Amino acid sequence: MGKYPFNKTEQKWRKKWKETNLYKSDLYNEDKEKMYTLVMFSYPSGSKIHMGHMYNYCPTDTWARMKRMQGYNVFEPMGFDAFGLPAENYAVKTGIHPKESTMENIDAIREQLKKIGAMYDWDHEVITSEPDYYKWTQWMFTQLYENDLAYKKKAPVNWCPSCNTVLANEQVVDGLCERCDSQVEQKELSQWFFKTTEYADKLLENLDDLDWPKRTADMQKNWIGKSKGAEIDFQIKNHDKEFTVFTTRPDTLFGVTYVVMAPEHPYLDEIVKDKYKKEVEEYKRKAMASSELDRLSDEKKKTGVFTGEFAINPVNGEEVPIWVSDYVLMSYGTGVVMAVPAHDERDFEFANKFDLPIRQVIKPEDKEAGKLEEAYVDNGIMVNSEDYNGMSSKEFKKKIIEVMEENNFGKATINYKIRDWLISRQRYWGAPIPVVYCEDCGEVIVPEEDLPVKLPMDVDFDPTGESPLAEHPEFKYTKCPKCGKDAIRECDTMDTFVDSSWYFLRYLNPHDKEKPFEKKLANRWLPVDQYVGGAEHAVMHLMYARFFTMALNDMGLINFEEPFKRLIHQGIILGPDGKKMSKSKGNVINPDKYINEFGADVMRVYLMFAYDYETGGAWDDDTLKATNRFLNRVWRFITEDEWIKGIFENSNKSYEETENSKKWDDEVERKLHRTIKEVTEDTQDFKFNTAISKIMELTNKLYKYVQKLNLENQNKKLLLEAVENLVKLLAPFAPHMCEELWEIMGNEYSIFDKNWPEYDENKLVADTVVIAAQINGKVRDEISVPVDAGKEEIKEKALDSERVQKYIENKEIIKVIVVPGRIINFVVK
Ligand code: ANZ
Ligand code: ZN
Repeated sequence: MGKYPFNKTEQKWRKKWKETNLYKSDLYNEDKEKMYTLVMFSYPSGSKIHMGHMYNYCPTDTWARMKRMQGYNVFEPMGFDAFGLPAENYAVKTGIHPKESTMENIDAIREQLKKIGAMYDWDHEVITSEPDYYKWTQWMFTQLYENDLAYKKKAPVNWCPSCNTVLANEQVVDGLCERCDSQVEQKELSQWFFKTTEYADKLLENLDDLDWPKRTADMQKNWIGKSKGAEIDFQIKNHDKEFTVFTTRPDTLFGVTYVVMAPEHPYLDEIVKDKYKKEVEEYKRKAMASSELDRLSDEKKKTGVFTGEFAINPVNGEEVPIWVSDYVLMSYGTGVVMAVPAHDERDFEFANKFDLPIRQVIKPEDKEAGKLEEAYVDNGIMVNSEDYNGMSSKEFKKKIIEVMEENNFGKATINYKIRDWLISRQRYWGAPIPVVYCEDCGEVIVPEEDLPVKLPMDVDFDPTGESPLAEHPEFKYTKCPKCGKDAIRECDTMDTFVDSSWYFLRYLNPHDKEKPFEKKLANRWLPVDQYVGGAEHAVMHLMYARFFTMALNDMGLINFEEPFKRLIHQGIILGPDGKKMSKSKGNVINPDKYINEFGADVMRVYLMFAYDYETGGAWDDDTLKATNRFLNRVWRFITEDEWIKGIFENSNKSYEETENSKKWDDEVERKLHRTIKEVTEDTQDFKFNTAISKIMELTNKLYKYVQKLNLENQNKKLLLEAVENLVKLLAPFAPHMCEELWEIMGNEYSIFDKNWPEYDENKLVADTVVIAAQINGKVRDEISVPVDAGKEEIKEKALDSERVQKYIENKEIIKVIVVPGRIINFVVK
């Protein structure tokens, strides 16, 4: 039996698709509804893309192909996020210029990508390290600057001593550099920032309207970290100075028994009593050496020292000791905390350790106040709070803010955890920040006509901690664009996340020399309808791109606020051993090998069949081989089996129905329509694995159909319809093979210009039976299912029943017994 000749077929169709410009997008065509399908563009750091990329790209292309067949005007571009540290580090190691290695990698990756048969329109490719792209990245910077969203400031920054550059907060993970795992240090440097904080509220509020994974939206919420509370002023006992605390629980004000300052607090040196100076100094030194995350960790034992000074609680005039502890951060709120050990876990632990008083001021409604075994953090009824005893704490919270505002010792306020985005990098391989410093004019933004500020190629990029561009005199020394006097260029480059914050706009007109994007096209094509990429980008890239979009919207350059309407994260493909693929473990699966051995279609279908898309899992050669067998089975069914030859010619011939054939015809018809419905819905939801199983079931059914009935007695028309639809349903998954089958069946090129199959609601269920749904042997509902429904389908239907749901809610289903046509029984515990 002949095997599917994948090599010949795949080459043939890729050539034809190219020659006929099948995937050329027409962004100006407004007849069809638009569908912008995007995967996160690739980062050409290695010379090849790995299975993880394939797992992102192939299934998304399948989704896009279905959309195309459904009649959408699909735009599916691809490009390269080409600036960044890996290329530069590689250059440091080998002496090969980052531009050279990057472009070489891009060429290799592009060739690799072409082999998967995706619908990328290469005319829309972008490469972020090319001047015609980064010119507009720099332009974006100038626009942000002009709109007060970019500024320079001296600030303590995260410094990675190994990468020799600063890092954004988002790039520090557990106190370590996200890239190289070195311990991150703090350093004071003058740096450029984008004002992401300006959009804190909008970034938060809009999340509710996005069709995004909940986990990702929650991560962004946490990152933004909006807290409503109050600022309260405390007088320092022996000084005419006061400090302010930020609290989310002003209702606990009567329970304050001490206050805690961050070790970096500027008042600290002034107020420490001589006797305590040495101890405080030493404590400070230790604290500054550890990272914020370590300091905040719940695991860490609380440490601290007393300053010898007291503060006055404004609500009752009580003197409370001022302590220093590293669990209070200078970068959040005001850097001082009013400590209420009775109602805050960290304070409770601290007070117990240092024997500080614990005063309960809120009690549960149904219990008296008493000795606390742990902090009571809930709402309740006020106690030990003078005139307010007996009031609900919720009510008191509002009341105390009024009292504070009337008496001028505090006010309601909102705090955010999000910080402005630090974008300066002391590295070479990035877009130069388009700023010039002039003695007379100060900070001058490079005007649009002088953009791009070109990155020179002849630079010594050995990392020294200084920006490599600062060692390049022709770059560094320039003239002031305003007054023409000698001036110095900014020698830092931009974080590469700036490049990727707007690339989805540039894809529309990547060759436009006049502007970054065409407004009309942007407003028509964006937001991206379907974005797919790794969950590791939950905070940084996805937050920054949202910030850019909001800023451009406020500048009137676009009319939408969010870049990505619907987002999906692919899961992770692990090595055959179930571990993360890594060269050192020797468990890396190379996509090229499989493409060469089995063809791109087999790899595509395997990637979608073997895993739940959002979960992923271990690589499995057996499943890959099974996938290969399945595609070959479809191939043989249509190209070789004797019967098939007849159906194309004879499909219009009259045929004689018998009782037996009628039963079969009905079943096949039903199966076909149900398959169309389910494959469409599953694919739409990125449930590719179940979609493929259903295509497999249909294939099996058709095999049986032709085997059971002799040639004379098949309904050829039905069979032809079923086979054509089978090929169409499979086409987005296995595009090369299905294009070939389509041609073999005598159809007109291209299958991807044909309509996606539609199902007929009336043909979904022929006859139904009512069966009893039992829970632990008791009938709880009656459900109606198709006569030929399988066990899985009956189970699904039963689980849809509200009455059944009621009885199994919060219980574990131990066993499901199905007697088709009669009952289903759930054994639950
Ligand atoms: C008194 C209090 C009583 C608090 C109580 C909590 C419970 P979120 O929700 O994260 O905003 N806090 C304020 N500034 C801090 C800083 N710089 N470093 C560490 N902790 C700080 O947390 C706000 C709460 O965290 C604030 O409310 C403060 O403790 C503490 F029963 O004030 B609270
Ligand atoms: Zn000047």
